[in-house]
Amino acid sequence: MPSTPSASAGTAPSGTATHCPYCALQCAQTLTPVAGGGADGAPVLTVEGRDFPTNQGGLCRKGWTSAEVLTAPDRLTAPQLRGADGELREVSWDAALDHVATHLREQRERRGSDAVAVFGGGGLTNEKAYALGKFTRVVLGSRLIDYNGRFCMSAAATASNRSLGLDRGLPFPLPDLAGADCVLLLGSNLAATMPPFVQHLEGVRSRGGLVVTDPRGSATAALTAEGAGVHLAPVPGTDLVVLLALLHVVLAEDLVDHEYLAARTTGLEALRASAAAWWPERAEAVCGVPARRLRQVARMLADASPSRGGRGAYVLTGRGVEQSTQGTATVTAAIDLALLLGLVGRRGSGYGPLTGQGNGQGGREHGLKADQLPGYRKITDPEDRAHVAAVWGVDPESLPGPGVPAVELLGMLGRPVGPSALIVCGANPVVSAPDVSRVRERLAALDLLVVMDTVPSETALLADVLLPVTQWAEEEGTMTNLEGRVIRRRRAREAPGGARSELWILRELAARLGVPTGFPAEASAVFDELARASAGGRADYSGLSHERLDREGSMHWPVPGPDHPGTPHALLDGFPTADGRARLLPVTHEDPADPLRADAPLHLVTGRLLEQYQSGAQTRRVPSLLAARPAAFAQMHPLLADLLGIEDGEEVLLRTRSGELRVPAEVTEEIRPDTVFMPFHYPGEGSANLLTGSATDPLSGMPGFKVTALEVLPAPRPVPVPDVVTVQQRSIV
Ligand SMILES: Nc1nc2c(c(=O)[nH]1)N[C@H]1C(S)=C(S)[C@@H](COP(=O)(O)OP(=O)(O)OC[C@H]3O[C@@H](n4cnc5c(=O)[nH]c(N)nc54)[C@H](O)[C@@H]3O)O[C@H]1N2
Ligand SMILES: Nc1nc2c(c(=O)[nH]1)N[C@H]1C(S)=C(S)[C@@H](COP(=O)(O)OP(=O)(O)OC[C@H]3O[C@@H](n4cnc5c(=O)[nH]c(N)nc54)[C@H](O)[C@@H]3O)O[C@H]1N2
Ligand code: SF4
Ligand SMILES: [Mo]
Repeated sequence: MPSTPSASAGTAPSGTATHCPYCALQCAQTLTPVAGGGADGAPVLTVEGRDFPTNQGGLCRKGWTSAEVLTAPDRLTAPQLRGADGELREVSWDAALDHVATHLREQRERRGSDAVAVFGGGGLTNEKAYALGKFTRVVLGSRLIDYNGRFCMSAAATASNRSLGLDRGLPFPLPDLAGADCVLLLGSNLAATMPPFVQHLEGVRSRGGLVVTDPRGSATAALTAEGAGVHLAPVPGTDLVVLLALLHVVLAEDLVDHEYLAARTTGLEALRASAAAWWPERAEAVCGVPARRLRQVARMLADASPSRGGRGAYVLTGRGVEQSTQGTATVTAAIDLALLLGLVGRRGSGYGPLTGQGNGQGGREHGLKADQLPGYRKITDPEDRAHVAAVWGVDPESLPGPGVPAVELLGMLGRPVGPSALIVCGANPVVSAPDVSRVRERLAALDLLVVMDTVPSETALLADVLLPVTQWAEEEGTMTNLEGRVIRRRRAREAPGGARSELWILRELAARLGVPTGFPAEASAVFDELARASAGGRADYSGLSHERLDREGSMHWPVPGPDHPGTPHALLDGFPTADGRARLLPVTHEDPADPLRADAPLHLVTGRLLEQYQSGAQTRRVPSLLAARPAAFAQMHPLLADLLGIEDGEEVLLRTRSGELRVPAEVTEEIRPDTVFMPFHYPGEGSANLLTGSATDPLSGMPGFKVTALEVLPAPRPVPVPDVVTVQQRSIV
C-alpha cells in the first residue's frame, strides 16, 4: 500500500510541501515565502511541520530553524578560485569550470584515471548522488569514489546484507513500532537525534518495554524512567558482549521461535557455539551490565515476541554500537537475536538500523559507495555492470572496478600511488572524518581540491576551486528516508546569486571533458534514468517518477513497475539470499583497536547534541542553535572530576594516540565514571576528531568513532605573562 496521498501532496494549502534538510527522519514541512524576508540574514521562508507518517506534524529545533541556513550571511553565491597568492577569489562560472576541467584532464593524462577521486555526501538527493556516481565512473573513469555515509551506515549495511540479503534501513514503516511490547534500542540517542521519533515509542513505554543501551544517561535512556523500561549502561565498545549474553539466555532457556528458525533460517548450530561461552555472569565481568538485568531483558524480548504470544518486539541499532571496529559483528549479533525470536520479515516485529543522514540510504543505493552501482547493484557483478553500462550507453569493460572505503581513500590522497585531485561534494571531512590532523595533511598534499558546498565549510576553505551549489529548499529531487520511503523534495525559492545545482555543474564539466550527452540538468530527467538503471536491481525504483510521487505520495522501494504499490514491509515473503533464508552467523567479541592503557585509562565516546548537526557547517550558521550550543566540551562524571580536582566549566586536557585538545568539562551524573563524552560538531581546537583514530572495521570500513582510549588531565592554567613582563620592566627601571 502506498502511503496516504495527502501525506505528500504536491502543494499544501499555502506554501510548498517538502521535507527537512537534515536527518533521515525527513520530517515533512511546509515552506511559505516571507514578505520582505532575506534582508540581513532574515529567513526568506517560514517553516511549519506537516502531517506525515514519520513525524506526525512534529519537527525538532533544527527543523524549525532550517530556513535560516538559506540566508547565512556567508552563503556562497559565486565560484571562487585560489590565486598564486594563496587567496580565494570570485571568478565567473566559465573560468572556474574551465580551470577544473583543464586540471582534471592534466592529472588524468599524467597519472591515469584513478588520479581523480570523489567524496560524496549522504545529504545529496538521489538525483545528485546518481549523477555524481555516473560522472565518476563514466567521465573520470575512476574507481575512487566513496562518501561520508561510510562513517555512518556501513556496518549496518554490511551486516544486513550478509544476514538478510537486504539493506533498506527499516524494512517496515515507523508507525508499526507503536504496537510492540518491547523495543531494544542499542546505541541510539533518538530523543536528541530524531526527537519526533519519540512519539512512536509511546506505546511500548506505556507497557514498560523500552530497553536502551548507552554508557550515558542520555535523553533517550531517560525515556525508560518511571517504569517505562530498562536502561543498560555497558562499558563502551562492549555491546557485542551484551548481545552475546542475550543470545545465550534465549538459547539456554529455549525461548527461540523453533518454527520460524526451521522455515526461514540457517546456521543455528554455529551461532549456538559462539554464544555458549557468554553466560550472563561472564558477560557482566566484561560489559559491566548486571547478569540479572541481562536475563531480564532477554526474557522481556522473548515474552514480547509473536511465538510466545506477545504483541511484537523490535531490535534497533544506532551509531553508538555501529561506529566500532567490531561494528559489523555487533549488528550481526543484533540481527541474530531478532532472528532467534522470529522477529524479522514478520508484521509487528523486526530489526532495523536507524539511518542517520537525510539521504544516507539513497546515496549508497544510487552510486556513492565504492562498490555499488545504481539500484544497489554490485560493481563486481558482470550482469549488474552490463545492465548499468547499457543504460549509460557505454561498454561494460570501460566501467572501473570497486574503489576503497572512505578512511582508506582519505589516507591515499596525495601519495605517490594515490589520487592527486579530489572532488568533495556534500561532506566536510576536515571536521567529521576520524583523525582529522591526518586528513588535513593529506588534503594539503593534493594538486587540486574542488569543493561543492553552499557555505564555506572548513573543508571548502581549503579548496583550490570552490563551487557554490543550490540546496534543499532551492531544488527539486527525491530523498530516501530511514524506512526506504522515497519522498519528494521541492523548490520553494530561487537560489541566491550564482549558486547552481550539481546536476548543471556535472553536465558542464562532462561536456568540457568530452562527454557532451548523458548528464541532464533537470532532476526529473535524472530520476527517470535512475529508475531505468535501477530496474531489476535490489533497490528497484523503476515504477517511480517525480510525477507519480507527486500524484500518489511517498512510496517504499522496491517499486518494480508503474502499477506496483510499493513495499512498506520488505522481507515478508522470504529473504533475498541465494536460498531465500536468513543466515544466523556466529560472532566473536574482540578487544577494541585502541584498548585502555596505563596512560590512557578512560573511554572517549563521541556523538551528537540536539542543537547541532554533524560537522556543524549548517547549524553553527543558525544564531539560535549556535547560542544554545556554542562550543565543544567534555562530559564527565563528578567522581572523575573530583579525582582530577576539576569543577564544572574548568578546562581539561584530553589526550589520545591521535592527538590532544583542551575543552571545558561539563560535569554530570548521567555518564559512566570511566567514560568521557565529546560532541563532534566543532572545528579547529574543539574538534573531537583530533582525538579519534583511523582504525576501521575490517568488514565494512566503519571507523571506531565511539571507542578511543583516553587520558584526561587538568589543563595547565595559562601563566599570566603580562604581569611577569611588567614586573621585569619595573625591576629594570
Ligand atoms: N541533533 C542531531 N541529530 C542528528 C544528527 C546530528 O548530527 N545532530 N546526525 C544524524 C546522523 S547522520 C546520524 S548517524 C544520527 C545518529 O544518531 P545516534 O546514533 O542517536 O547518535 P550518536 O550521538 O552518534 O550516538 C548515540 C549514542 O551512542 C552512545 N554510545 C557511545 N558509545 C557507545 C557504546 O559503546 N555503546 C552504546 N550502547 N552506546 C554508545 C552515545 O553516548 C550516544 O548517546 O543522528 C542523525 N540526527
Ligand atoms: N567523532 C565522530 N565523528 C563522526 C561521527 C561521530 O559520531 N563521531 N559521526 C559520523 C557520521 S554518522 C556522519 S553521517 C558524518 C557526517 O559528516 P559530514 O561530512 O561532516 O556531514 P555534514 O556536516 O552534514 O556535511 C555536509 C556538507 O554538505 C553541505 N551541503 C548541504 N547541502 C548540500 C548540497 O545539496 N550539495 C552540496 N554539495 N553540499 C551540501 C553542508 O553545508 C556541509 O558542509 O560524520 C561522522 N563523524
Ligand atoms: S528530526 Fe531530523 S528531519 Fe525532523 S526536524 Fe529534526 S533534523 Fe529535521
Ligand atoms: Mo550519520
